Amino acid sequence: MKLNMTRLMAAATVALATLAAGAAQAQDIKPRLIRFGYGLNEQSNQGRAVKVFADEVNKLSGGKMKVRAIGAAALGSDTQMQQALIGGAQEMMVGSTATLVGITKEMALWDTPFLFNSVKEADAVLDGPTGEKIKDKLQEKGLVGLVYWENGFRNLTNNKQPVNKLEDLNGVKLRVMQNNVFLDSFKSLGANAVPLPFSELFTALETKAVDGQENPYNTILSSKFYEVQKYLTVTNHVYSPWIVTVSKKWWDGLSKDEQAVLMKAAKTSRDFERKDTREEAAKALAELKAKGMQVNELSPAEANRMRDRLTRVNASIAANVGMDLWQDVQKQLAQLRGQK
Ligand code: TK8
Repeated sequence: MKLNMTRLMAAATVALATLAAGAAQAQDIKPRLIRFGYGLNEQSNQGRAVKVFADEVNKLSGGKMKVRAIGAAALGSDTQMQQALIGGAQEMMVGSTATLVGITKEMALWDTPFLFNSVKEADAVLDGPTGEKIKDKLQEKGLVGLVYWENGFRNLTNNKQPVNKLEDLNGVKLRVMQNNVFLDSFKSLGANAVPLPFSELFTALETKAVDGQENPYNTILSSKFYEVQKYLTVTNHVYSPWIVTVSKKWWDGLSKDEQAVLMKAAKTSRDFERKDTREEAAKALAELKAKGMQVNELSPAEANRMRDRLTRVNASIAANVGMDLWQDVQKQLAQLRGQK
């Protein structure tokens, strides 16, 4: 009996030790969880690309890093998520560079109206030395920028009247991103510009708190703005990028290998996202028309008047971001245009 008892206890000790070891092992292989927030819905170009990123991280890390994608601003608006990243309460997000201007003023460069004539120019500048320089500025503010994604050329929608000339914008209550360049730009066009987070935009349009907004075709489609907006004016007034960012607090605790996984996956997601966005944009206008939106293009004379008014903000952008950055971009664009 005594012998059996001892045996039993020994067996139990072994069993316990095995359990403990198992638990420790489970601890080791418990994947690193990455909460990745974004503002648009799952069925948008943004949602699709976040999924590609998540799959890629899973694959490259052999399941040791797991991305939990949380869309539709469920973790907050762009600016709220940025603060969560800075504080370390959230690991990653993708959002508009325009909403980062309050944190890193150099980001305002990307808000310059009519800066890029094509997506090719945008890719070259964003992925080139100027894009890198501006991205790096985020670090001193507690963020790590990985890659730029395409949001796209922005166009105007409203519910009041077709905008055929500049004066048609007079008094139109227009939602703009939370950023002084956009505010000044649209005020100078005569609109009553109201800054609002994107997450509040659909409701604001639906309840007629605002009359209009501006976003790329893709977003007008994926956010169903066609349900609450009648008129679309093709303006292409600015190319606006998204940027994938990481909490620096969290990033600094990762191994070099883990950082490399995120960077590699980010690049893959970027290449996918740009292609996907461009394919969708090419079809989106026809779809928006089919959904009942009334679309007009500005006459060249009116487009020039608008351009002239909008580019009046250029001097203040240049002063804000610094002349060096401003001239770097102008130089690169001149080179790109000369190469044609
Ligand atoms: C999504 C926003 C959106 C932007 C806007 O969170 O606010 O209008 O175009 O894409 O970043």
